[in-house]
Order: sequence, then structure tokens, then C-alpha cells
Amino acid sequence: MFYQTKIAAAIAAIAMFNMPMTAEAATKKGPPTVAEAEKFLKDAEARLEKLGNTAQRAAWVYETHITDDTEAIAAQANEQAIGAMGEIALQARRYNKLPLSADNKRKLKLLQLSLSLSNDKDREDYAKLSAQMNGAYGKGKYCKTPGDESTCLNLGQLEAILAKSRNPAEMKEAWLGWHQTASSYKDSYAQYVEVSNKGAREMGFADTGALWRSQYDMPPEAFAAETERLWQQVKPLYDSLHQYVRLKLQQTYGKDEVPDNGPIPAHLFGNMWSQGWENLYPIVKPQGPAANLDIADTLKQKNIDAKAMTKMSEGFYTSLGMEALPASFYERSQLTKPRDREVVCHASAWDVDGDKDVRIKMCINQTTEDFLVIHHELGHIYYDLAYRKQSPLFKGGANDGFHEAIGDTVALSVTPEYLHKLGLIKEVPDASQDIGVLMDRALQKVAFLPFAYLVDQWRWKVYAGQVKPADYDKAWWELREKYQGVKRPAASAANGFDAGAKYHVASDTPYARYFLATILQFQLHRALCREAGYSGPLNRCSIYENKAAGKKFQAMLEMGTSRPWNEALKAVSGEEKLDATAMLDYFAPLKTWLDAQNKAMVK
Ligand code: X8Z
Ligand code: ZN
Repeated sequence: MFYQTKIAAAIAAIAMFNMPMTAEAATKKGPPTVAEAEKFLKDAEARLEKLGNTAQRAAWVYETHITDDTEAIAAQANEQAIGAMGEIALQARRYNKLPLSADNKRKLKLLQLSLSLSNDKDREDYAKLSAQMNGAYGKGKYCKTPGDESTCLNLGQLEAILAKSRNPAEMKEAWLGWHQTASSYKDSYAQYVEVSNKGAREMGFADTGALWRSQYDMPPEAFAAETERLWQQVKPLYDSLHQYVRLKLQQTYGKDEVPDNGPIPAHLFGNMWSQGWENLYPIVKPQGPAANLDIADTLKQKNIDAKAMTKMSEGFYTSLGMEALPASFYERSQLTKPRDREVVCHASAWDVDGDKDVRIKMCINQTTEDFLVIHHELGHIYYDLAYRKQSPLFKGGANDGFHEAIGDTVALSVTPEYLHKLGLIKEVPDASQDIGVLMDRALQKVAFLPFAYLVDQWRWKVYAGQVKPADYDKAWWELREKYQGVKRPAASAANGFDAGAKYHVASDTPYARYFLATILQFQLHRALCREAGYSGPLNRCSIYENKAAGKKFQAMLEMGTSRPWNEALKAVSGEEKLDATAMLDYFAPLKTWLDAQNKAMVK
């Protein structure tokens, strides 16, 4: 389903055939041979390819139609899958020292980057808890009058209040209302962490956090150091934006709500997790004629519905020379929120059969944000389609950050000129309005960086046992204050679980990928613009209709997981390291402007 690398699908794939594999492994005698290892990999992969659908389909049905039955079916499929994957991972060790081809060595390594839960009860608990938390998040509601269904609001409705309201009391209620929903699965999460760690330790990892950090072709400590290096590179830019936004929020809400120093209350940023601040644009936009990049009204006026929005996004990819989406994509995707049942609305992209059965699951609204999220999801889909000819274990991103970066890279080319070409905005803002355009982007991308960094800072501590359930909220808010400079709008609730009010915690999806992706997308954008022969300011570059850039991009996508990620990066950019200078260059004019404003305003 949702991008963990293709290992997730691999887990699913061998679900039903774990017994024969076990029996076979038990009979292995004598020293391993290259031929035996090759057969082992081939068999495992053939099974992965053939059986990959079962758990995916069960999860799809569950997330698009949440009931007790679909929950049980999804949990069962997952339980079998995890069992099989764990067995294969353990068996793979037998071949580690053999002189295999580079591809086969890589496959063996990828197989061992997984949990192994050999105890039946642990496996059952793990799968049940996982399905239960995912569903609980999807069904979550805040009811003004507990027990009175007519007063209940779901996440989408609560998010809309934060996006539009300028009434602090109303926003605070929506914020607190949503956050309290996670308490109901705090105990499940704590239990889940224990079981997950057992599985990581069976495979020789210190804990699940260490397993996650091991998925980047470098030792786990090196990965932690790498993310910190990148954070330090971008932190000054975030600090400038934060300072400017504080001053503007203070002008709007007064000093009682927004203090001169210290963290700012989290309910004032127009977003449930204060992770994207684009809804503050009307408040923080530069004075004078400022660009209007909000396309919501136009989408409604022109009746551009969810499907038409998706078609427009597809049109960007095909303009690069990429293939049209298969008809089944539109037949099987969930583009809008069904009225008659509970679903998980959080957007995701699905590669159901490792071939052309690709789908997205969204609850699209006619907003600028959702228009960009569609581009994000189609990035996953075009990656899936591009690597479908690879062998099963290589059907995944170069790393999970790459998977998250593809659609966002494309969306960086959704410039005012492009929107104008599509008839979605009336005027192309001239160069004098670039600061406004950059501000809009910074509210999406720069504001996101510390949040993207801290989610797994928290989880790494939780998985390492450094933060116990009684301190979940304390540790969460320490990090949110330290990195984002935001604070809880009220004292922590008893048995609160604010981290769990974020989808990726409830669904146990790693988050460092989004931090990497945010930096990487600017690096890819810079490289593709260069390939397109463009040499002006990066924020004005769009690779729309550029076949040369598309070809370079596609070649990288087709590599899948077959090579270490720095080779994929090199194929597009010639660079081998992640580097935030592309992002810093992109926002350089805004940084200068912000610093000047900040200096003038505090005088
Ligand atoms: O979860 C997502 C995507 C699906 S992979 C919609 N994103 C993160 C989030 O919503 O928190 C995209 C950016 C960050
Ligand atoms: Zn994504």
C-alpha cells in the first residue's frame, strides 16, 4: 500500500505460502552454495510476484470500507504475510557470505531489512493492533456533545475550521477536539511498540527505530547524522520564516494569543499539525499587489471535479513523455469521500499487482492543497509504473524519500505560468510579485521541515525505550517546541496521545522520508531544470512539456531499488549526496526579504 519500499508488498506476497518455505528451509543441510542461494531468491521472488495481491487487496478493501469484518480480514492477511516475511528474512542469512552477483547480494540485504516475529501470538497481536489503530484513526470524530451523533465532526471538517477560521476559540476547540481522539488507542500503540521491537531484535537490530534507520544504504548512526546535517543547513531559513510569521500572527491575534518570544500556540497556523502554513498566506502575504495563487474558487466555478483535477495532473506527467494512466486507474481509485461508509481519508497511492493495477485513495476537495496532493500521489503511481519491469524485490523507490519526492518535484513545476496556461488563475504575477509566490511555497515547504524532522526523532526515542508511555506527550511537546517553535494550546490531557493524532503514527508509517523528500525535491528540480536548458531563477522554472527532462527523470524512476540511492541521484543530477543548497537557492530572495522585514518590524 502506502510506501514502505516494496518490502511491504513482499511481505504481503508470500503470505499464503509460508508453510512450504518453512518445511523446505528445515531440510537444508550442509554448507550453502551459490546455486542454492540463487534458487532461494528466485523462488521467493516468484512467490512475491504471484501472491503480492492478497494482503494489498485486503488492505484496500479495509481502508475504503472500514467494518469489523474488513478489519479482521486485513489483519489476518497481514499476520500471515509478516510470518512468511520473517521466515524468509531469517533463511536469507544462510547465504550472506556467498560470492553472489551484486544484484543478488542486494536482494539478500533487502530481505533482511524486515521484522521477524516467530511467536504466533506476537504476530497476531501485531497485525491486529496495526489494523485497529489504522481504522480508529480513519473513524476518528470529535463530538461537541458526546453521544450526540449530530454534533460530531470528522478530521476533514475539523481541518477546514483550522484552515478558514480566524477565531482563536473556535480553532482551539477544533484542535483539541481532534487531538483527544487519539487517547483511545494510546495503550494499543504502547503494546504495538513492544511487539514491533521484539520483531526487530529477532533480526538483530537494536529496536524498530534502528531498523528504520538502516534502510538508506548506510549504517543507522550515519543516517541520523545525515538528517541532522541537513536540518542544520536549512534551520536559518526556517527561523527567518518563523520570526516573520510570529509578527504577522501577533498583528492578527494580539499579544495575548501570540507571545513576543518562545513557542507559538499550535492552533493558529491553519493546519492541524502546524506542518504546512499555506492557509496563513492571506495573513502573511507581502503588502501591495500580491500574487493570488489560490485556485479553489476557479475549480468550483468551472466545475473541475476530483476526476478532472486528477486528469489535469496526469496531463503534466504525460507532457513529460510518460505513459497515460491505465483505464483501471480511474475505475478503481477512490477519488472522493464516500457518503455511506467509513474510510481512511489520508491520501495514499497503491500498487496492487506490481504491474498496471495502480490506484490512489483520496477524499479530494476542490482546493489548491488537494490539487498539489494529487500531483504527489501520481508521483508514487508513475514511479510504480516505471519500475514494474524490475524484479519484485527491486520494485520500490531508491529509498522511501525518493518515493515521496517524485510528485512533489513535479509539483514544483506547477508555477503561476503553468496555472495560467491551464486557465486556473487569471493573471501571471510579474517579477515584482515573486516574493509573494515564494512566500506561498515557503509556507508549504519550509514550514514543514522541522515537523518532518521531529516525528521520527520522537519515534526513535519511543522505540529505543527512552520515552515511556507516561511521557509520550511530554517528549512530543519538547520536540515540537524545540524544532517547530510551537506549543500546545492548553495543558496536556490526562492519558493524552497527541503524537497519535498524526496519521503516520497511528498507521506506523516512517516519517523521515518526508524530511528527505523535501530537500531532495529541490535538488531534483534544479537538476531537471538544468536538463531542460533553463538557467533563470529556480522558482520560475517549469519542466512542463519538456521531453529531455522527462527522459532523464524516467530513467531514474525505472531503476527502482536496484541500485543504492546515491546512484539514482547521480543519474539525474550528477550529485551523490543530499544537499539543501538547491532549496536554499530557490528561497534565497525570500530569505533576504524576510530578514529585512524582521529587522524593520522588531525595531
Ligand atoms: O502523507 C503524505 C501523503 C501521502 S504519502 C499525502 N504526506 C505527508 C503528510 O501528509 O503528513 C505528504 C507530505 C507529508
Ligand atoms: Zn506520499
